[in-house]
Amino acid sequence: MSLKISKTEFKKDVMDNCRRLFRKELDEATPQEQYQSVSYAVKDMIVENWIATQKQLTKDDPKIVYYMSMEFLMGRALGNNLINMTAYEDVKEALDELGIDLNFVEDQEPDPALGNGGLGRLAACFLDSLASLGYAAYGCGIRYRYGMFKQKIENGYQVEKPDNWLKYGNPFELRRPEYAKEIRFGGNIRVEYDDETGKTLFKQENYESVLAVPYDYPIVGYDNNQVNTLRIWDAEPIVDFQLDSFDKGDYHKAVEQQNLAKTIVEVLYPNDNHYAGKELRLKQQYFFVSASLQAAVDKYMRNHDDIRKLYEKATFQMNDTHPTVAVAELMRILLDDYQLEWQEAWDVTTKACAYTNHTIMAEALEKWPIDLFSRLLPRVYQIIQEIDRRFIIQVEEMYPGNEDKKRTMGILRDGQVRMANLAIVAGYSVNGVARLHTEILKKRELKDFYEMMPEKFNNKTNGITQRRFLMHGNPLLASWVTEKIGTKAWATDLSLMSGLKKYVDDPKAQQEFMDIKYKNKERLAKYILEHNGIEVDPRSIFDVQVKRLHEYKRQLLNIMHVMYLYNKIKEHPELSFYPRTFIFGAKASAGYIRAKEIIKLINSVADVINNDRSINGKIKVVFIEDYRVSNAEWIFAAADVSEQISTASKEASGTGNMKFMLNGAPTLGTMDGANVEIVEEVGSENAFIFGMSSDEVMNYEKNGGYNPYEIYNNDADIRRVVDQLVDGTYADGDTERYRDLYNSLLNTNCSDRADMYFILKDFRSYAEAQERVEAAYKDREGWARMALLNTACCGKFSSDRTIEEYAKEIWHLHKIKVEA
Ligand code: 26W
Repeated sequence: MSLKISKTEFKKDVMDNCRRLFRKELDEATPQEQYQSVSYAVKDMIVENWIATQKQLTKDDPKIVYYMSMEFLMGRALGNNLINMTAYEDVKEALDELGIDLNFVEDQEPDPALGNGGLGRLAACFLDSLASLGYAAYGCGIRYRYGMFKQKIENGYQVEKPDNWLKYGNPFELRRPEYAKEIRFGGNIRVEYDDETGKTLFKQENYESVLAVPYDYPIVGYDNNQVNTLRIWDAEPIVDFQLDSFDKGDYHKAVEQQNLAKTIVEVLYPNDNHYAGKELRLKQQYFFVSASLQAAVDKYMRNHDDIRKLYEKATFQMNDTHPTVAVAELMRILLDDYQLEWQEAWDVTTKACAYTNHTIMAEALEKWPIDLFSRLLPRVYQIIQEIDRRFIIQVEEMYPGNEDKKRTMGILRDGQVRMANLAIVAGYSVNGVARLHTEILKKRELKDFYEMMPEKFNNKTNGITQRRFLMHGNPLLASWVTEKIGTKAWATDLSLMSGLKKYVDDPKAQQEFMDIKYKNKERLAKYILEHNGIEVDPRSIFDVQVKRLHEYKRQLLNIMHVMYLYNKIKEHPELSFYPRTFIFGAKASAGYIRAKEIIKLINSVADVINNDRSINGKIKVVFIEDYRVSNAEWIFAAADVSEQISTASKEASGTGNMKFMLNGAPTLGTMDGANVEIVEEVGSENAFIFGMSSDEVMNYEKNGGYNPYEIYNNDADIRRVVDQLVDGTYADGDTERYRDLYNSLLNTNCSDRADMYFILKDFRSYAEAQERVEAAYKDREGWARMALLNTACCGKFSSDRTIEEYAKEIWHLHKIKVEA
């Protein structure tokens, strides 16, 4: 749409906003006030298309997908909205004329971090693709007061600070009190018989309730006039905390509701891949699911009369098990509010709900204690009992007398409600997020379900949006690509990147490509100097691992390899060694002690190595504080090597791997998750693959693990590194600081299996792969070719491709066309 109004009008809007909002001229305004003034002007432009999209939806009445997710890791909106409006350059110029730098303005926006990592960022990429491809979609989630914590590194340790992202208000959001919904918790169910209709009624009594109030955020499609909506719910008390509550004797209730409303949306749980079983989390889940479903059903009933056909116009995609209570809540609405018979309601529900699995980590599985669940959601619980009862009869019919099947597939078992089982039984589709992951689900994790209902299972390999991660994050490479392939159409068709293949052997193109990489490395080096006070050399290899901190992702393997290299350089200073900068970025869950020890270790190793003048800066180690979407964009653009080194079978897909590939960084990784498909696209000669296969890992696991002493005793280099964890080298002489990490590898006084994630087992193979990286990097042309090929072969990994597959194979959506 580019800039819909003239530059002059836009500038006037910005200045007017500044006067109106802050009673200031633009040049007197603070940076934050400037950001707000610009953003409100941009929002005004978006609103036109937002309204046009709503009109088109009313006219076409297409089927809508509701993407239900506890997390949306959106990242900053201003720059992205401008990119998708194709107005970035125009606005940049207009602001230049006002003496304002757009990049500086963008930097004032707090990073909306309503998600932990992969799953939340995937949801954000999906919304971008849905709008850009012309599909009708709503994101449904929670408006947390505090998103993902801000990470400070103090004395090498992670310290969590609250993320008050709404402190200055959010220019892009729209409060919609007219769509507020009541959400009820607890109490008891009274069964009534209605003489008139002959129906049994279920009445919830003595409950607590809150009001769910939606806030809408525009999701701007790329250059197509479409603006979809992310609807996130805030909680407010229903009974106002007013004086007259005293008079009515309702004081206590008013306080209670006030508290419930405040706590429910207070904070995002910062756990990634770890289920903690907190009551408040279940409240959050039911809160946003119930509100979203009520809104969807209301919307449908405004222009349809038969609720039995809801599934023709609405489909609910459950992002992992977190929103799975949706299937029972939809049943409740259909049974209790619309008086459908069980079979009718079940028919609608099982045609409208679909489930995506994002992890096979056992500790991530959500299983709620029945007493907690039934106390909080008494009616929903009754419905789950009935779903389970009927399902068990089905299992018995198919596998007479087979108690094992009932034990593995039952929904209510051992005093728990098993959410994954509920999602699979009630959903019409179950998908994994990369080919290998889906195969593991079918062959192992969900084998019994797959055998019983194979038609539900399918794969949808993840993807990422090139609009944010190339166009916005790496503008130099973006323009270069456009020039080389002669079209900007890669913005919505990433397969066109293959047009770069003809340049991979062209020395001029190689040079240009590497020059751009170098500029991006300078940009990151500057960021690192400003934020970490560490000087890094953009000529060194930027070797990057950025992702959540988790043992299975094996940041420990990476840093122990750095320790190993350092030993080698110290011992043999004469050996040639290509300078490397090892860059880490990762948040650890606040309660995940071992993960926090690994962060401390990385920072300690950095301290020792970065300050050792004797190695001539051959190695630098940088831990980037507060890794988040906004700095990620710069980090991917600057990376030479993409570290994707999870224990094979553990990383469901990974999506960072795709962002690195897009930006021309070859993968150094295991055959895990989507790495497998990345290697398939780019060729194994253009990646550095090492380590055990997922089958090998799973075989060891079946047989109780392996003996790390086999390696510790036989490999002196590895033994030395392991011992350095407890000889004080990296702990100012303290032999105990990393004792737990040491124990986790060798299992002395450790409850888990020894070296559960096969760090020592894969160490040699990793070190060899790293040697291949160095050799390859020394060959300048060879490296340029390989890096360029990675960019050229990344077409498959656009979230546009992923969303087309979901739309065709799961959701059955049709596109709309919004006229300007
Ligand atoms: C209940 C606690 C909890 C919290 C978050 C359990 C599980 C999660 C997520 C499923 C963790 C997650 O983000 N998984 C990641 O999803 C990405 C998108 O599909 C994948 O690319 C990653 O491999 C997977 O780890």
